[in-house]
Amino acid sequence: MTSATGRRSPTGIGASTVAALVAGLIAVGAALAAGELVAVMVSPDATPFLAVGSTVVDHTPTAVREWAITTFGTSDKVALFTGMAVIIALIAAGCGLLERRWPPVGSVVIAVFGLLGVLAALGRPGSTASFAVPSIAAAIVGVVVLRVLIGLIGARGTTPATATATDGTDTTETADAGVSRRFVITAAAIAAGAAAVGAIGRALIADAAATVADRARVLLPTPAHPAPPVPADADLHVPGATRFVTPNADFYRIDTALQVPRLTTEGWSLRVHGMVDEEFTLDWDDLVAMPMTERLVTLTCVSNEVGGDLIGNARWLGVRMADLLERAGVRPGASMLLSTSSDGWTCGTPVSAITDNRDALLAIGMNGEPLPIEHGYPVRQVVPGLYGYVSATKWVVDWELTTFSKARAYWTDRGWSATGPIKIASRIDRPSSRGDLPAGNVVIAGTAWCQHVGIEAVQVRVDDGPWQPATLAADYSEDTWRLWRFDWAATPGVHRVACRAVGKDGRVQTSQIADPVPDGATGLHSRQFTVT
Ligand SMILES: Nc1nc2c(c(=O)[nH]1)N[C@H]1C(S)=C(S)[C@@H](COP(=O)(O)O)O[C@H]1N2
Ligand SMILES: [Mo]
Repeated sequence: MTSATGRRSPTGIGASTVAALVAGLIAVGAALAAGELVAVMVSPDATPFLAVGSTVVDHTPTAVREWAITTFGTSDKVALFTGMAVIIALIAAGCGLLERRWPPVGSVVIAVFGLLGVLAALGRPGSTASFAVPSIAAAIVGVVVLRVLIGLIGARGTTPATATATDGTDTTETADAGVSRRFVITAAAIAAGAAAVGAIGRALIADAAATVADRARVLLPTPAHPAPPVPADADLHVPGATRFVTPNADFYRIDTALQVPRLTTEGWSLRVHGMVDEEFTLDWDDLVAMPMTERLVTLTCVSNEVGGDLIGNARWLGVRMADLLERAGVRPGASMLLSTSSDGWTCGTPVSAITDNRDALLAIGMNGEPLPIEHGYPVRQVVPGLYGYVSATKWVVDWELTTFSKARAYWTDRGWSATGPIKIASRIDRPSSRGDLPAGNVVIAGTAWCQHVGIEAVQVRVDDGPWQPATLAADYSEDTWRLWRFDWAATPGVHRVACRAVGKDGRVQTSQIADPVPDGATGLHSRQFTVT
């Protein structure tokens, strides 16, 4: 007997039914491949497959886990993955059948599994909202592919030829298959594409995992020159005030990398060349064998607007860049250190800012940890007093000694100034302008910085009143910011409070407004408060 949708195979299953099963498998395969690729940009833990797998592992009753380990030994993960693959394949094939018989039930099932992926990913340790994205992308791809392929099999109750003939393509059926050639070609193309995308995603994720594992193994050397201790009163101990040392998780991040470079200590090296007496290449072991210096340095981005938060203060551990330049022997006339990151970003730093007595560091540690991957793992630069775009190369792998007349770097090619000393500035951090304040004593608190000079004073002005001195937290160093507070007797009404910094060299922060381009914003930060 022949059904409306094609002939029966010798086993009694219609060819279009087989096609529906295949459509389901390919749709779910494409979905998982898409999830892998998108997870590359988020986290290896965020792929729907691994998120669900890890969640299953975490929630497996101990007895079952013990059984799995005794039965499969060190292959327990392979067994888990195989089991998951079999279950997913069965569900996928089922989705194909459901979508063909009762559309859009198959699509709905895929969407529900996408949601499970989202929930599993969001439940992973250290997850952020972005962990949801790979599963959402997977579900969308799965549903789209399923609908397209099922549509190409041909409508139930008609022949595939009549269903697709209008667009003029060749819909000649292989009569004994009962499935359009277009279905076969499209299905094969999607399957091949999904396999390729999945393989690329896997390879990239394996890379990421290698970096994470490598970083977990790094033991930071003890500094030969430790940073002076941070006095307790470098902090203000006022709720909502900025902390003197910025935790890594809160440290601003700025770079051009769409995908964070994934390096390992083993794969890292720094080539030093150009206007030097002796070119050399330094690897990780060479670097960590050198004397380490620990310094607190307040890093700032030139794009920071007045009152902005592209600034942070961390404890950096590394080798003095001056020591390396001394080893290379910088030739007279070399004015620029052109550094390049593994992803090709470039940065031009004045040689003079490295060889004067400031502690410019080739850093491997940040706040007692190996550099976080997004902050330059395994090695980056930190130069006190200069904006990040001319100094703070992350994932640095190449140093060329050259001159400012010969070479230009990434941002100087795009309209920013060739040199970028950080400008003196200050910021109000609390209270926020949102919501009314009760009249009476209000603690205004903020930060002020004048890197490599130091902060002498901070002044506060209410409305058009006189500049009044703020109370400064303990002075730590000329290369770090200084916190301040101002106890304000707030009276009812609308008031504007402004602050300005005074440097140890006597310079006063200007009220002149300038854009960040080309060499850093200026102007005074102020906040308006409604006091009731
Ligand atoms: N490789 C690389 N390093 C880079 C950048 C970049 O785009 N690529 N941006 C720089 C800029 S503009 C700044 S402000 C600092 C920011 O460092 P952070 O992300 O650790 O805060 O990194 C610098 N180092
Ligand atoms: Mo920056």
